[in-house]
Amino acid sequence: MPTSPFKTEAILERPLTLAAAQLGPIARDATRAAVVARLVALLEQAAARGCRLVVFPEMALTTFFPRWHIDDEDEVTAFFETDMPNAAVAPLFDSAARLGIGFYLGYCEQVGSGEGRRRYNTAILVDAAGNIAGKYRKVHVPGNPVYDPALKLQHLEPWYFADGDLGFPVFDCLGARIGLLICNDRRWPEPWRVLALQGAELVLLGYNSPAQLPDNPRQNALRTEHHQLPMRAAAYQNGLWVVATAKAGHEEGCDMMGGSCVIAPSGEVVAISSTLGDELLVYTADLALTVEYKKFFDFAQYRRPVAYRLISERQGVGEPLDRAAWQKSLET
Ligand code: CDT
Repeated sequence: MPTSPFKTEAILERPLTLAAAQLGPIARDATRAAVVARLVALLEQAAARGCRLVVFPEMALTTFFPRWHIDDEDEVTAFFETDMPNAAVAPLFDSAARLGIGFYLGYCEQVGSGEGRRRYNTAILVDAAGNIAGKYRKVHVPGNPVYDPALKLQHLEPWYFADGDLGFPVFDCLGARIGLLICNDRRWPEPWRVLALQGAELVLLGYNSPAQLPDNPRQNALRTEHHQLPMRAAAYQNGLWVVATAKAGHEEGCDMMGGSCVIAPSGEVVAISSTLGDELLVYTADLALTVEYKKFFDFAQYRRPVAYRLISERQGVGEPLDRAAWQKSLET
């Protein structure tokens, strides 16, 4: 049986036609109605091209406001959704249900108000009937918790968002077992493994990544490499498909990376966007291709969780374990 991801659609065993719906810049003062109209236009294109699943970016309804320390609480509040769905996104949900397309949507979520208020960087998975099938709140919230005048690039996500509190769940939807991640999560190996240990076949991820890191300029030439490298490794090591979707282009003075892509369980990038604007990247993935790689890395047979115990017990780097400590850790 041929196993290349480049098999023709006619002989795919479990085909799922999907799309990364990349967005170009969103202005600070863009209305929800204007943004949602762009999402609906991409959804219409996706329907015309036979897609059953569309992946929008992280924070797809607003500009990436954590690049600023905003004092005006009303302006900050306006970036958040207190209900999902709500009147502003109803055209998106209605269109998707009418077209029979599921979608991933990143947005800023506010739960409660006053003292008990919590704010999360959130993504939802919506099924082909327009029902929310799953929700994920970003766990790896990068950047600084407070404004630091010494930095050339402010990235204040921890100032605005709490750590996600839903773990890394998977959802059976559209005939696939799907995990959701958000942006910075892609750079860490642990979430991928936790999703794969629950049988994830497809991981959807939206991102807003600056094209340059003025505080780490030696990494600038490697930005695309550092975007793809962890996702390609994760796809291969966990035997799953990845769809990663950018908010790209020159947004409010900041260059944001494009490079939305589809990655096969072989670790190959099989589709990649070619612009920094609104762009639909369509690919038909064969979910059956996961089987060969999941079998190759047969977790049940070959993983040794006892030997990895330090990963869940220790957060930062500590002293080397001595022989006695290793022995003890392996025994209990
Ligand atoms: N949105 C997001 O998570 N962006 C981070 C930027 C970190 S660099 C300040 C990323 O990993 O791309």
